Amino acid sequence: MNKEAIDALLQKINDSATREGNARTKTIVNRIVRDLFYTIEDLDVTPSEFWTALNYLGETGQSGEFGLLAAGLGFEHFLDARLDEKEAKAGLEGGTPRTIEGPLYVAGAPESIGHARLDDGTDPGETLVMRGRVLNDDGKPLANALVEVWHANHLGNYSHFDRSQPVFNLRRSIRTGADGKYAFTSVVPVGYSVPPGGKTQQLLDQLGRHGHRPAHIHFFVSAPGYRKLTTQINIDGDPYLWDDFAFATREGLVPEVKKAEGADGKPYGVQGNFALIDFDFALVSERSDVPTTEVDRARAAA
Ligand code: MBD
Ligand code: FE
Repeated sequence: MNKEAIDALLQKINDSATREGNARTKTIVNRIVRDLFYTIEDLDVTPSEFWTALNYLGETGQSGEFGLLAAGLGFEHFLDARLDEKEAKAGLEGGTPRTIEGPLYVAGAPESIGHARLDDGTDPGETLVMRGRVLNDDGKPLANALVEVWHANHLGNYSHFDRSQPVFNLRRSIRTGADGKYAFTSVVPVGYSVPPGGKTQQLLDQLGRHGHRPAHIHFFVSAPGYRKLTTQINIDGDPYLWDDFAFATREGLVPEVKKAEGADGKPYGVQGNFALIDFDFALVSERSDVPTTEVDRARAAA
């Protein structure tokens, strides 16, 4: 079909509306349908290819892997890049770089003040202490900020989604004290890989891509009056550090992992050798001229 014929068909479909509906939904859906009609025409997509793709999407939804697919196809990073650009255009700069949330956050983790232990002592990974402060735009410590942290175990698996782990294993919320400090004790995580037999891996195979992430730790950092920060730090030295299937590694989010021992671990109840990461989070003040960083998204809760 030529473009005029496709446009006429689209017009007929759009004109079939007899009720107001939702203006924003209409704009977005009509645009996506138009782009897909053009794609089918330009690439001469066959009926078999179309129905195979539709079935793929259905099965991906059923398997709960849409969040994973969105990360792997770069959509989640793209949304970050667009928000970065809007902030830059509004002259908003500074603060810790954001990077993607990913699909594996679980709301409701236990909250403590100043320090938390994330692991239950059974994970064979290397002991980790991460500590630092939450700062504002002026570099002043922020009391009462909330640091939500979650990461994978020594097999790259996340509690809740991996039912073999205790509830909220490697997930906690830590409130900063008057000094703006947070600290946690845990084990060094291992990089995540998409489920080998799953729908995401199936498509990555077709695209000639891998489904590995470098070892990382996720954070939401929030405080009243400040823009909520969604970010991660990466464990330096990981072979996938700059080859993340979700494109989330960024300059400024790869802190040094120090070797520590003895007295350094005392304040955290840690003995012997351990890995130590010092990392300060910097928040920027909330403003009305840039989109909010609070994102509506269906999230697991326990
Ligand atoms: C993860 O742990 C993750 O952070 C992302 C973005 C996708 C899949 C698994
Ligand atoms: Fe993750």
